[in-house]
Amino acid sequence: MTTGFFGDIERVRFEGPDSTNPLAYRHYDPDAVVMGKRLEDHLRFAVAWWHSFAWEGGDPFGGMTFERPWHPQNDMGRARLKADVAFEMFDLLGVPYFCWHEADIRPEGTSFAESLHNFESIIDYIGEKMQTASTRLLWGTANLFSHRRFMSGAATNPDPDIFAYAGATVKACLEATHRLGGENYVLWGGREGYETLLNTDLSRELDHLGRFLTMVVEHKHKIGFKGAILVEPKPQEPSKHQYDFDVATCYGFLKRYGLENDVQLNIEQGHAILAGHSFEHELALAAALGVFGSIDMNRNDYQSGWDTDQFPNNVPEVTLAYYEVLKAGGFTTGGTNFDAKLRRQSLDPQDLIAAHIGAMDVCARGLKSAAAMIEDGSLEAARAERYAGWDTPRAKTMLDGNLETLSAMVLDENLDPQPRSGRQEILENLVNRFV
Ligand code: XUL
Ligand code: CO
Repeated sequence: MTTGFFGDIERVRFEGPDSTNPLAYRHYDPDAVVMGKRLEDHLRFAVAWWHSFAWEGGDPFGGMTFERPWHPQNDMGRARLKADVAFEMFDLLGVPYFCWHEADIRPEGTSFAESLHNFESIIDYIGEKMQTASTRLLWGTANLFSHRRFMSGAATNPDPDIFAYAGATVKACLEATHRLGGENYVLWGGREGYETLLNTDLSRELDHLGRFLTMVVEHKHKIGFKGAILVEPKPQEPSKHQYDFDVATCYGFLKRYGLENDVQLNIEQGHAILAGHSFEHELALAAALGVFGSIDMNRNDYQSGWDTDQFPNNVPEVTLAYYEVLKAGGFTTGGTNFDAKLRRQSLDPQDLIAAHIGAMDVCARGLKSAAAMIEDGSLEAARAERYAGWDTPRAKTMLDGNLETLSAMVLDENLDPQPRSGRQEILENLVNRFV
């Protein structure tokens, strides 16, 4: 018995690049082997419950456009229907993972205890569905930003009772993630920042955020959760100043509170762009700092420049991102979560399926192109050649020396180094052979 929500849409199959079927994969063949690993195991796709099922299609100028049978989402029966439809979609897409916030899957109660009760019973319901489904939990997270109680922050709120409320919420979400066999737990600090310094004790707020994250790590060990704890960087939105601005800022924060070995990062395409970086920069930096964990895949509208959370559709951009993922050794506990939503005029169930198909195909093409670039080796050879001078014993003595030995060397050898081309256009042309 299905809900009937997806009508006569059938399980999406791989039909190859020549297929004109709008509901078939043309590039994502989960069983295709790339660099010795199945594509499904490389990409580890996840559907985001909040965008696909909880979001109602509102914007600042108008409310719900979607009118799903489980709206309004204030009732346990409709929360179960929403879960039924979610698992039907996972099955249609053959997607290996999903992700949730507690607020996406359960109706809010009139007290914390009632919300918790609703949450636990829907977790049981999802747990039962997972017994027969092949889709697993990539990560769980807590929504500490939508309800008005969190308007001035969760862990960084000036009111200690909100800190406690946030802690109790994360405890429940982390334990539920563990119970469902989740592979990661994510913290995105949606309201961990400020609007104006005039009313903000920045130093105290950072200390509270550090203490909160330490409590999360301590609790992970206490309950025996083996997954990764991931922080998701984002600048500017919704707070004017967000504490977890970008990868570099998060790493500095983790170092300061001694958490850099316990916490990794979930890096989102659109957030990287908002921070004035490229996605591949954020990925490369996280890998270099040893904190690369997982990705939220999407894209923003480059005209509005805002966090529009659209499905990815730019193969060259995605290729450079997966190039960094592959160079970092690929995902371990992480994966590719589609933190992406339909446009509010895309009303039909078919739109939801087609959006994921397109995104999965774009990512599959990107990963295959990235793998081909790695197997070809020309790009890495060019990079190695550029730094080859540093592989000599002479260069090592420079690093082992000091400013005086460097000065002596320049004078003794009468050094007059000549600049060499960075060959950017040649390298861009090289990349364009693969995308
Ligand atoms: C917000 C965002 C969140 C996190 C999870 O921009 O990306 O959906 O991924 O809270
Ligand atoms: Co995200």
